[in-house]
Amino acid sequence: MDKSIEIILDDITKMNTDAIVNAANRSLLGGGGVDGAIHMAAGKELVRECMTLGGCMTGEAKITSAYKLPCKYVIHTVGPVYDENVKGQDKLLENCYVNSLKLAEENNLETVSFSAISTGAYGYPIDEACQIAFSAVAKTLPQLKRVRKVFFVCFNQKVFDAFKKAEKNFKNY
Ligand code: AR6
Repeated sequence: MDKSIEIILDDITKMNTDAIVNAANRSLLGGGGVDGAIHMAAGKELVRECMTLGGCMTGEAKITSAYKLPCKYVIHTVGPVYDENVKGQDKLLENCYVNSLKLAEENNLETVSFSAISTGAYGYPIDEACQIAFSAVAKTLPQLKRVRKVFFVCFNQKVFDAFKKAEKNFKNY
């Protein structure tokens, strides 16, 4: 089966992939940025389901229904809050992508849209975050049986350009 990764400029709440991946916080009870947009578009039932999940650790992922969103499921993952003095944040960010893909695979999902985790309120340097994201997905995707298509959905040109650069670097690697 053909696998592919596509980088697009769009609003992730409009994606009709099997799942979209939310950049949540550890409470999973909503917030600003992409999290706020997803909860707003999904409707109140999403937060009701999230309340039953008991939060989520950084680097981990949990899945819910998508309610009024056009996708089928929302995978909620929690990226690291960037701090240049803390080691191991790259691994936590990588875990977000790998664990989200594993969860998609376990749920028999074929298509997944990612937001650029930690690149907004959590302050991860965009180029670095996109390199980590792209290589995590590019390395994990070939190991999966169900998941075949991944979108990186960028909300602005800066993030889009950073993903394109990451893609190029990965191919030349
Ligand atoms: N579609 C796609 N990407 C979006 C959208 C959208 N509709 N809206 C924003 N982005 P952020 P974080 C991009 O701050 O850094 C929340 O309050 C945005 O341009 O949403 O992981 C949570 O509750 C950026 O590139 O997530 C947490 O408390 C990317 O999404 C905290 O923010 C991530 O930015 C998480 O911070």
